[in-house]
Amino acid sequence: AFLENIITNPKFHDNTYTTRFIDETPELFDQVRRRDRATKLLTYIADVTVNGHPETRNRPAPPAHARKPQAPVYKTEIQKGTRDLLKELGPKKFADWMRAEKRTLITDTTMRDGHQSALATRIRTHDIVGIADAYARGLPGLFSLECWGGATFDVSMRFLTEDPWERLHLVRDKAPNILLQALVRGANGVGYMSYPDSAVEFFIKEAAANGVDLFRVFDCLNWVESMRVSIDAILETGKLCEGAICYTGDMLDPARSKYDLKYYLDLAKQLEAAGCHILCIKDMGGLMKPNAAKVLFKALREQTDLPLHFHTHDTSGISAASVLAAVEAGVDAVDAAMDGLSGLTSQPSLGSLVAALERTEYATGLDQKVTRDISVYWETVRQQYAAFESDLKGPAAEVYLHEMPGGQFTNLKEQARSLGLDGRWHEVAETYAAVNKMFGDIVKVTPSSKVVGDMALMMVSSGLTVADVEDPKRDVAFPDSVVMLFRGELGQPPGGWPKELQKKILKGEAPVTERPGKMLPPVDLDAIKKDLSGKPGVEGPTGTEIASYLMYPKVFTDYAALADIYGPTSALPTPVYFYGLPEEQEISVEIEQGKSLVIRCQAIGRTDEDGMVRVFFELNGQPRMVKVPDRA
Ligand code: BTN
Ligand code: 3PY
Ligand code: ZN
Repeated sequence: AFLENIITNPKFHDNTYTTRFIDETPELFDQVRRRDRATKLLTYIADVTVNGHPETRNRPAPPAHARKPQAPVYKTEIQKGTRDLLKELGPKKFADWMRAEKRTLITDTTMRDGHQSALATRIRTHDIVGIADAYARGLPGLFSLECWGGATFDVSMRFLTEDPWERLHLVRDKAPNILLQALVRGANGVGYMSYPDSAVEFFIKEAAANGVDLFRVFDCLNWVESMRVSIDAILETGKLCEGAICYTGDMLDPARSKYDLKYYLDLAKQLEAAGCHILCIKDMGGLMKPNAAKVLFKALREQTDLPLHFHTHDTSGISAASVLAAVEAGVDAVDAAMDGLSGLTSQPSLGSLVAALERTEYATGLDQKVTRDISVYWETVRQQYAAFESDLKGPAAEVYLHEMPGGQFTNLKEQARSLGLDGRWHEVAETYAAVNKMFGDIVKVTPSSKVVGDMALMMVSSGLTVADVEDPKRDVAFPDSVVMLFRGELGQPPGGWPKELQKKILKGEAPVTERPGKMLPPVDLDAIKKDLSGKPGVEGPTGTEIASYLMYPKVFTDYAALADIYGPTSALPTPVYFYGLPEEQEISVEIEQGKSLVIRCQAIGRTDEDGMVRVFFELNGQPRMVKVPDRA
């Protein structure tokens, strides 16, 4: 009863009670806190049940026959895998092991690039963590699980009210034997701009300490100068550093000599000299044709002893042929996504590649019953994300024209639609290609791809042609991101920026040619700590909170404030998170290992004169009521 009084004390709910009571009776506080998390979650469930979720509102709903995803349960002990091997051998010897390994090593990208490219990065921690144990037990021979970095960091906080670090911790716990892989955009961290060197260093250190084993690092203009800070930081952590070269254009087209074989071989030399353990060819647009793969990987195989890793997208429909060509040319590892989230703008199908390589000298050794089981899980998960499906129905050779990265394609299409350009997609695609040419033919990958996209959308929506934009007498309102790019704030492309256009965009302002990170003032950690401490939802600030803040100051503080109100929403099943809890339905929510809440929605009241709605629950058998605003 005493505890009950504390909980119902209005001061408690106000957060105006002092910490003295907590200090004096820590065991009571623990219980109160536990109750408090439950109250927060009930608040969230009530809010989403009454108001829906901004991300799914007015979007297609899951099909009525959608079922609860059931992860396959494997009782086998967790066998040693690549992560154990890395611990045992260290990164250099691990790379030697990769070279000596006969099997084609497979990276499963489903938890990162797969859903980033197929579902706008919206798959939630709950669904990702739900299958991690099956991977650990069923596929101990997997090379790595790409599960972190890229757009997942931003999207999880901005759109899913969840903490990317929590996701990393939970996958780490469930899959202790497989390398966890993250994508880092070099000097752009997991963001869209250049950060000070010390911010990138801080971020990488935290990521390594919190579970990332293999960092794939790239630069959006293939400027190795911009990658060194992250490469050095990764090398210092003792984890694996995979230097990625972004593939663009058409290597075998003599008319596009800027990105020819020599260009890639030269970059490979630079990355090897920088100390990378693994070399990756990152074909973010899915532009690598089988013939080019054969030539490029053969040449790389002759030039270097580093293990080679191939990443591609299936937008054209032909990527599996390129992967098989790469395998025959001596590549050591390849990326694929589980069938249910593969194909089109995502990676080629993992199950199909495993099957295609069966009974060859390159066989992967992965259990096809398991890959099928796991794929069925993802397929079922995917149904809950109907709101984020794109309308791309089949392979598109148009990708060879626009060269958009898989992760951007569906996003840009959505952006075009929101600007009222529905039905004008092919015009946008053509303009995107024209902008690329006008910009001097650059590598297009986050964040440079976003700049090309911004410019293309601006031109189509305001009816401007390349000739209009280039006309010195015509005033053009360039998007901010374009000005930033031509100022040199994302680095330097091979051969520099087109001079005349640069002059026009910068209006006489001098561009920079120095590495942007070098010119930015170092982060002032003390000031950040002071700034963050006491902010709603900020616990420390801890290292991971600071790292989030360094990448996304506003997205992080907004997220933390929401998490403070709504509690551990990442634990909710996806239908409840996006659509609420129907009356009389009961769910069990594991808010931490071994601690579950049983929640049932009893009734939803009418909106009162203050615009509030009472929602009646049963929490672990006890009646509870919360009031939420009717946001309609
Ligand atoms: C977002 O803006 O995408 C995340 C914010 C979360 C707002 C919550 S989601 C449930 C409820 N419905 C709303 O419209 N707002 C809150
Ligand atoms: C990212 O930067 O998020 C990418 O996936 C680039 O391909
Ligand atoms: Zn990719």
